[in-house]
Amino acid sequence: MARADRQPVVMTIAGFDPSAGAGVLTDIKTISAFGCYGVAVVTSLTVQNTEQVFRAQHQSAETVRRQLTALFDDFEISAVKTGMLPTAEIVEEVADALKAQSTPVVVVDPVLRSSSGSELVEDLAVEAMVARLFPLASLVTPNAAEASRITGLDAWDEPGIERAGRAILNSGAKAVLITGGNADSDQSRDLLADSEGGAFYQAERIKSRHTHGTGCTLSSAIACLLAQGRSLHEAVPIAKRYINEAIRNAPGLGHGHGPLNHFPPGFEI
Ligand code: PXL
Repeated sequence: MARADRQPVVMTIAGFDPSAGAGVLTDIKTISAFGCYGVAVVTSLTVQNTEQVFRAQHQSAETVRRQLTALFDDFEISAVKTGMLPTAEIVEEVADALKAQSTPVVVVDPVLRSSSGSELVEDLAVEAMVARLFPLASLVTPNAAEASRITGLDAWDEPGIERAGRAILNSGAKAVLITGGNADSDQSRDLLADSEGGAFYQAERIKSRHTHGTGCTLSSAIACLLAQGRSLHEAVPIAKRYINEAIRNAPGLGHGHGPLNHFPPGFEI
């Protein structure tokens, strides 16, 4: 069982989406697809389907702390990925735990809204995320809208994306990946930047309404690849290729933004 012994444990700290399009369920599917073992801390029980978010029952900071303690006490966690962190109190708990554990890989996906357009986190949580979590992050993965809101800069064209990337690095993150800019182009060009500079990674933009949870999936895939010892510059193109195949092979479920196929036929890392 040598292979299973080496399987890295990857933790997601995120919301629960019962339609399994986004949040911890999607993260666990991604983590499984990449050959890691996934564990999950739930920050909010959302009620949603592919069309809309009906409500969100945020968990208390104490419930989040108890989940973190139970898992950190029992598993050696190789990588953590954070998603929906709805309150400043939850962000504080997560930051305290990650600091105490010196988790080697921390991917922060600064989720602000659902694909269907609902606000998922409080304003104070965004401030806390920048102040407390970005300095612990190996990588922060905002989309262009999140990068714009977090930095107050307009991150829609390439100069703007580069400025927003520098601002996020200045908040202490080791690296930043800004996705989904230049929305009217038929290529998706994502900026990956760290202290050594930046590079754009390009992929064909697939026109599809089945894009629920693409951000969650991308950040989880990168967390797994980093846990497996890949560099960021190796991980990003592999994760982008995976997202493309997951969208292309989407099962076509639901009436709104449908889920992806996390086990696309023929995909090899
Ligand atoms: O895709 C962002 C996202 C993250 N986390 C949860 C969500 C969503 C979008 O709906 O529900 C729990």
